Amino acid sequence: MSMLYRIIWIILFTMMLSYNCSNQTITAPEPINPIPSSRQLAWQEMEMVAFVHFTTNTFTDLEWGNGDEPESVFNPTEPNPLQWATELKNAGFKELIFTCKHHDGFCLWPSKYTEHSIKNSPYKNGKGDLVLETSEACKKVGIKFGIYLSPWDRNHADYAQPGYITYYRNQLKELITNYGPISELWFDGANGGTGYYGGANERRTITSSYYDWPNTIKLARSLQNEDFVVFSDNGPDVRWVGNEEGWVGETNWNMIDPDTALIRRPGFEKIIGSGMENGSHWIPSEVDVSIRPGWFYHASEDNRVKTPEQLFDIYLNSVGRGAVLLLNVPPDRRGLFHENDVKSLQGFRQMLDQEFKTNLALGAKITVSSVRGNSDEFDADKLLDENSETYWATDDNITSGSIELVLQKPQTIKYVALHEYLKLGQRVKAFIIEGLIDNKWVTVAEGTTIGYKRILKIDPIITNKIRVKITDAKGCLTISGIQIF
Ligand code: FUL
Repeated sequence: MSMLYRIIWIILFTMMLSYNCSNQTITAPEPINPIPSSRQLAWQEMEMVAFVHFTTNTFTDLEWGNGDEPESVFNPTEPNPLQWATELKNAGFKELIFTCKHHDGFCLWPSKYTEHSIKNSPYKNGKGDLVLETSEACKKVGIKFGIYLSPWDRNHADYAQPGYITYYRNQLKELITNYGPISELWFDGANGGTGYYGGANERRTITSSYYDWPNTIKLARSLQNEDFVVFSDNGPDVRWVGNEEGWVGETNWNMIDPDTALIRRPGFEKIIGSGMENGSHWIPSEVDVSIRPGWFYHASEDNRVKTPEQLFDIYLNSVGRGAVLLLNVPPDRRGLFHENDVKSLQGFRQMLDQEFKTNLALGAKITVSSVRGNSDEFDADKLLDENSETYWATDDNITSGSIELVLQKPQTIKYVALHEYLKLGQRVKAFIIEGLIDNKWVTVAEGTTIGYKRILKIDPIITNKIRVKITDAKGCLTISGIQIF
């Protein structure tokens, strides 16, 4: 072999070797269990869902009907589920959960298992079916439909006895079979004790096993595919957040030991409001709150509708902390969302659009402290590709790291949003955000968990450099996105 030939051969061989090295398959990190199911992820991606509370209470001015309200009180003059669904959709809500039956036991569909329903009301001379009208309105405007069926029933004579469980399951069957597909089943934990109960007018208590939830849920799933999530205090798919004020803990783990959520010990709300770093099950929190002080419409609260600014704060304290927001908007006695509520919803949407109008991170130069196996598949670009299926990752033993963004020019910055790749489990435990101000890195925000989405509101700064330092995590880092507004 001539010398020249040998040199060419060595160069080619070295090139081939280095090509192979940089392209060898670097495996993805192992998941840190528990991880979300596909239906939990689909629910999470909705970000904002809505409640519509409507029943006899709307006409009797109560929050919890006793169960003895005559059916004749339910008499909306111009109910318009299409207006509800349209306003909710326009404001950004992806699902409407309807109170098909609240604690008073009055059914908004003509259930064949009770006389205490819309069929004995003046509405459409007893021919109306608001569950049907609402589910159809949701289909028409393109949002999902969920069912709230109160387990506690202050009207039913058999409540607290075994017969009521059969009744409850029959109603669930009617709802899922005739009005589906549904996307969420909402089992309220409220059980207040006293009620009409078929005329007994007494206090009735139940034990924690009374409803036999595992079998009720099994039945529900057997009636439809398994796509819908089930909410209750402790899941199995979605958990209560421990308050009805519109916030989840700043630290918000999607995991919890389900039994913890059932034990009403002091501090219980705080535990379910923050989740558990090493909880055994993936049961994320849904933040339920009403646009008004009450869950049902009361004319006396017309001037106490939450403002767009209040709703925006609720958004930051729920969606912005990795939870899903469940906002209630109750129709009035006409059966319409009141003008004040509509105005607030519209103002809220405008604020969201305005505050998160331009993602300044797009077009920025991005660098990270290290990349898993130096592989293109897990590099910094994955933070800006607006694809939730790709992510920046570090090597297995690297549980901290930084992301630095250099914007094209100095900009006023008010929010930084981070997203974790949840299919591999929730990991980040602590991070700080810094801005380069007068040539010095200044900490502008600190946080603990990230989860699906974490929005940090910062006192506005003007800079062209932002740095996120993740200081602690349960395993190597898997971050799918960063946004700057
Ligand atoms: C509570 C109920 O008692 C309220 O009336 C409302 O339905 C709220 C969503 O859940 O537990």
